[in-house]
Amino acid sequence: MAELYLGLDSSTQSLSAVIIDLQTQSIVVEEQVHYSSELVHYNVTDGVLINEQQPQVVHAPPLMWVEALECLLGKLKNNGVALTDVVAIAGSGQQHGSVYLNNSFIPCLQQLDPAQPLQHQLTEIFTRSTSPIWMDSSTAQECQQFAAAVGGDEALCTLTGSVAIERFTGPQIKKFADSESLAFNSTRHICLVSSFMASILSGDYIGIDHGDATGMNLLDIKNKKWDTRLLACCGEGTAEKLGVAIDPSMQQGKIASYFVQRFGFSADCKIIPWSGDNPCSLIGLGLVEEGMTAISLGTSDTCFGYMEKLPQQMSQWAHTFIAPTGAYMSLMCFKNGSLAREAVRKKYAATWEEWSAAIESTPPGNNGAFMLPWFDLEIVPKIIQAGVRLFGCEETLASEARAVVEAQMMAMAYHAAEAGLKPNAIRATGGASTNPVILQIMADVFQVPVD
Ligand code: ADP
Ligand code: XUL
Repeated sequence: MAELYLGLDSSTQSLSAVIIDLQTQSIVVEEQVHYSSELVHYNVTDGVLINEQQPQVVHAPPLMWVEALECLLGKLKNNGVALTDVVAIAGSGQQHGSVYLNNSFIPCLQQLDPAQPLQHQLTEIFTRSTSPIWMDSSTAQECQQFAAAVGGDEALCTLTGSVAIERFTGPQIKKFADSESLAFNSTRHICLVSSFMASILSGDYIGIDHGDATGMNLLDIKNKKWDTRLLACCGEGTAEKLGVAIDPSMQQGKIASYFVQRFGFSADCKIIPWSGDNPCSLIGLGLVEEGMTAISLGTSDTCFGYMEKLPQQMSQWAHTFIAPTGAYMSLMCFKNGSLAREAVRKKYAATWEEWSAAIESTPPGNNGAFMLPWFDLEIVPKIIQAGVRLFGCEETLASEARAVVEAQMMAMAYHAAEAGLKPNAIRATGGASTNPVILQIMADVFQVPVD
């Protein structure tokens, strides 16, 4: 009998599945449900609901994630995948999104009728029909109150691994408690996307794992417990609603009988706690030793890496999360990524090939020319007014194209060091990682091998 493992990813725009066979080291099947195009009745755009009056409020309907699970497992079953051979299921969720559930949540999970679809049976479990997600930036006031509760942003960063961030869940919980106290008071469980999906699969409550919990501005990162001052800041009863944060490496039980009967899983299939997508990416890229770092060159660039120990001083530019191994990871997000590189390419109406050849015609260091590449506002370092500054740069494609990439890599190297990362090898991912010229500059600046 094959030994199959199912991994799920509940992300902003889709729910996807990959099944691997450990014995043959191969991917058996990949499948996806895309919310906007396949679950159109939720009226989401790119997976989210944007509030037209308040564009900083970004939510998603949690019932849509439930229906996506039903559809995805249906697709796998209809494809003839032997779900009975799946020995364990784990998953990753978009970080920070929160789901608010009443006291019928667990009884409903335990009485599911395998003849009926999941989404029809879980309509009454929510105290809030939409969930704030990571794209929401409506909690500036709550963030200030969070920082004040523990003595300022530096103290909050040392305590939880991050300064107060609008998309983080703690300030979102506070906003809900303060603005909708009746619904908050009738909430029995507050889950993250990750713990919500894992709980459904197991038919019982699964706690928030340490990794995703560090994306909430609530967990004391050193002792892995919720901080009582920050809990008090959220609203009465928050501790009970959150439950105890759990070790992600612990198996949490077996799959619920609903999934055994409806989709043909084995009753022995184990349910492993889910974590946030970024902690899961760390493992997915095999970054499990000190010094192993990844740089993702997508719309924005991110740099993240594994750390055996917490840094002496937590960088306010980075998020320090607990890794699925129980060690730590640091993550930084740079908004001026591919779009900045593209802006230079477009200015000179060049193709990527011409852009790359122009860079290769200039030496590393760019003859001393330099750029501050804030084509857009920047997160790291915080730039509140966009603007590109050139120092000694000629107005040529070659000079500007090298300048933008060298500046980006130097900013990453500087901030990565400040966050406690000491890269000894870099794994590059994302759309622009197909470009060897960019990877060469990365290797030149960081002085480590890049693959
Ligand atoms: P996201 O996941 O954020 O949507 P991707 O990881 O798919 O982004 O990366 C898309 C970006 O990759 C594009 O914005 C584009 O600028 C960049 N890209 C694609 N091909 C190249 C190339 N040959 N050289 C440099 N950048 C590239
Ligand atoms: C990380 C973050 C995003 C989401 C996207 O802090 O907000 O990367 O996890 O899914």
